[in-house]
Amino acid sequence: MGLGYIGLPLAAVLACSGYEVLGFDIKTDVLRSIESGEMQGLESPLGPMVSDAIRRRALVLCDSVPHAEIYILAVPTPLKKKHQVDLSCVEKAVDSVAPRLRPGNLVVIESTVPVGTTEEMSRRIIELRPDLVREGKSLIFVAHCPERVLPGRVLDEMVGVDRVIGGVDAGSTRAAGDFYATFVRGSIHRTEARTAEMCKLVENASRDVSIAFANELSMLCDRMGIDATVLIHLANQHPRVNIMDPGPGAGGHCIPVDPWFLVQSEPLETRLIRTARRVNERKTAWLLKRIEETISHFEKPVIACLGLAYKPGVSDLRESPAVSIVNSLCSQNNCDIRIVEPHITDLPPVLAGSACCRLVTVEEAIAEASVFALLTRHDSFEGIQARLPDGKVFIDPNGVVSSGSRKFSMEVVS
Ligand code: SAJ
Repeated sequence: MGLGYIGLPLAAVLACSGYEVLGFDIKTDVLRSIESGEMQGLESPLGPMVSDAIRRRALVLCDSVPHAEIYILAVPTPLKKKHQVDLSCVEKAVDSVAPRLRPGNLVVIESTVPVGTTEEMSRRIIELRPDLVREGKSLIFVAHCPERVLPGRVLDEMVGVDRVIGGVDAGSTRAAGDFYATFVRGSIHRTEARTAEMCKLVENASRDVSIAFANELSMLCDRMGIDATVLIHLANQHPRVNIMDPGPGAGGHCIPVDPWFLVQSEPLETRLIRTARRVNERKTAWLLKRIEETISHFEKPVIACLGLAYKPGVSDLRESPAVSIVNSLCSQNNCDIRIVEPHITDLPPVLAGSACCRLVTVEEAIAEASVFALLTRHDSFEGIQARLPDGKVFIDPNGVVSSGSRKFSMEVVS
């Protein structure tokens, strides 16, 4: 249920593991693009795996909810306004599965959800299907098995990484655990539903807090005239210190979203988690300001924005700090922008209509731009600073402004 970033790779993995897989998505255009092999953003080798599974009819695409024995929900759980989670896709999926359920079926929620959701969805099923209760006990198994894959390594991690599985009762935990053990090489850790839900949220919140520490250090170092990259490298020589890399902010569809599920549930006991979110958001605004300060010293600057993806090595633009920076430069500053993003062929809709930005190659950017802002540290940008002719200015994600090997204070940039 849901053939997106998680559902489709999972369908392919299951189809390759000997299961008969029925893939359903509410969006018919998604089904059409999968059928025709034109799905966007699927990591290699998942595209051929999906096409092969369809050809062998190990994966059958369905435009209505089919009857099955195991239902896996991999639908979005985005944020609404004021950082409240929108569970409507999970609720709709549960409502559409409920009429199909038969005793002994298993329903697994892979979507990231606030603590208590799996139990709530189990109750919802029973309300819709009171006939599936015998002697006060549900005949349906319901469990949470949060996805843990790292974009960029989806296939490896889908089968290789340990899974945490929590059912609404012991039977559900057993049924879901036994099922995942048939295709996951990593260990299966069994717990109950609320702990599994919390575990997923805590994993991403923990990473967000660590990234916030690195980002705060980069802004602090800037104030104190210390090179953050050197500092972090030196601090990490300590055997028990492991500071992450500062960047333009934390992007993607998970790290900037999931911590809010915890804040929403317990606002008074999530001060650190909320502050980390704010620090990472501030880093993006801070870097934008640094770019704006720099270009204010030029009469008609052409700015090369290097990278749009939310992190190195991927084409994914969701919640990307780079997109937000470019968008602000376009809309508020009316800048003349060249975007270099080797992982995409078209600009996203939010930028495509804008007359002020164009997607170009590195060579075109070097020829045309005067100011370069490194927004995503793709490998292909390694060493680009050294290729810039004299007089061109380079800004890194730590806000360090330099020309060639020389670093500038704001006063000297002009
Ligand atoms: N980032 C930094 N500095 C770093 C590492 C990352 O600024 O040292 C930034 C990235 O550039 C990016 C953001 O953080 O903008 C998030 O990237 P990421 O690689 O940390 O994480 P995601 O969002 O790609 O995937 C995370 C993973 N969670 C954890 O590692 C705990 C993945 O395992 C989850 O499955 C995924 O979220 C998810 O779907 O929840």
